[in-house]
Amino acid sequence: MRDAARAATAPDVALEIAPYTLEASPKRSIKTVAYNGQIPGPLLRMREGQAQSVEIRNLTSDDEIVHWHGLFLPSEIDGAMEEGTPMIAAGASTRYTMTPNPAGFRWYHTHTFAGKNLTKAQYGGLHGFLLIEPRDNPARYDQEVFLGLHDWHGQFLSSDDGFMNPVYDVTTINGKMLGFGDPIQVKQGERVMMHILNSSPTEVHWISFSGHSFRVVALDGNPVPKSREVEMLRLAPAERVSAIVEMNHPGVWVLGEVRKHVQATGMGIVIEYGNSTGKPVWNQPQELVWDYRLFANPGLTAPGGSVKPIELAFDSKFQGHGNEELWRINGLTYPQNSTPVTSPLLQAGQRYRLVMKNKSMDDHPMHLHRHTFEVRRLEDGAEIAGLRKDVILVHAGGTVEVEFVANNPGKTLFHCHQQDHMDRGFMVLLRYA
Ligand SMILES: [Cu+2]
Repeated sequence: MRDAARAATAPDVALEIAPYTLEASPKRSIKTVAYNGQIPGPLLRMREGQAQSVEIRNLTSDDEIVHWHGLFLPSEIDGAMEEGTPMIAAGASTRYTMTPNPAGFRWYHTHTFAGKNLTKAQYGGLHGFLLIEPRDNPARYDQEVFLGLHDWHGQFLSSDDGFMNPVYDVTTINGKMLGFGDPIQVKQGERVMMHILNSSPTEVHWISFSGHSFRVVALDGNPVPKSREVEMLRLAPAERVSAIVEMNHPGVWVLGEVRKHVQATGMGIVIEYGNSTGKPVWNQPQELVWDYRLFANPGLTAPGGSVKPIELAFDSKFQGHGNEELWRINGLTYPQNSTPVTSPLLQAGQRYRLVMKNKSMDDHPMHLHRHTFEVRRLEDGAEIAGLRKDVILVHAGGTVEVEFVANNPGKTLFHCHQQDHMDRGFMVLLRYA
């Protein structure tokens, strides 16, 4: 095909970034920005390994960028300016071809700076689902449902320790507060595949579905070694859970945030069996339960020498009461920790173990771009294996060890997915030698 003819061809994927007013309920309208006039953005389905042409038009007055979260893309299109992906200027557009890998539940979102403006970057509506279908699809379910959790209308409040933390008074599933979206219709006996994404800028969420349990089959889109049935899910910012739910308890039910004060701000959705009527039922769980280790295999200690450790200690530097803290990795904040001299250097083909020590009083959802890691140890527990993710929550005062193979040369961002933390320097750029 000649270039002119190619340019005239419609892209496989077209995203338009434009101002949008979200009606979370008739009483709560939120002025924000969206992809293609909807929140979440359009559900994109791609076939593993099949090249897609993508066109992104930025109709806002700010520079934008689209990050493809969980994919193995070149740095030039991965969607982080720190890696060298160009920003899409206000009013401009871009077009490129990408080859989607690996198969699984991925997502796409903005990767910009918000600072003190709690309507920008991930605080807004720029997020959407992406499902990369495996080459041969072993689907064994009757219906597929995508659920996106989000927090809105944040305000910085000073907490007891003097840090400024965002708090929210509107929370939604698929852009609607509980009672204001369309109920999900199901039939008795159906197996429903639920793909749940936490796109919150900063908040961890706990989800249960009254009358039902979740059989977790994948975390961050990657099949788990041990599929287990659980009563509730915990999702840190940017995490995904894929779970099969057996519809074996007819009625009208609520799927929602377990913590009452959060569900009260809207985070819930009604699930309705055919021919069932009545007020949606919510059964309040008594405690919060989640353990990544349930889904992993026991692990063997890696043979010495074959895996190189990279130690990463997280802490913050207090800037004075009422100010935002600066976040540091090994004592340095971004970009001081990411110069050609200070960046951790990777050798292609080498397996690395990131040993993360969280010396702060907050939990941090840590995300590695362009690679999948294997979770190998939580706190001082036994080694585990087979759990492949791209985000992991590192508890306050805790330790997490993950391994990955440096198999995708190019600049690679590793950062806390909490927007206010990444804005305050909680990032580091890994470079290949
Ligand atoms: Cu953080």
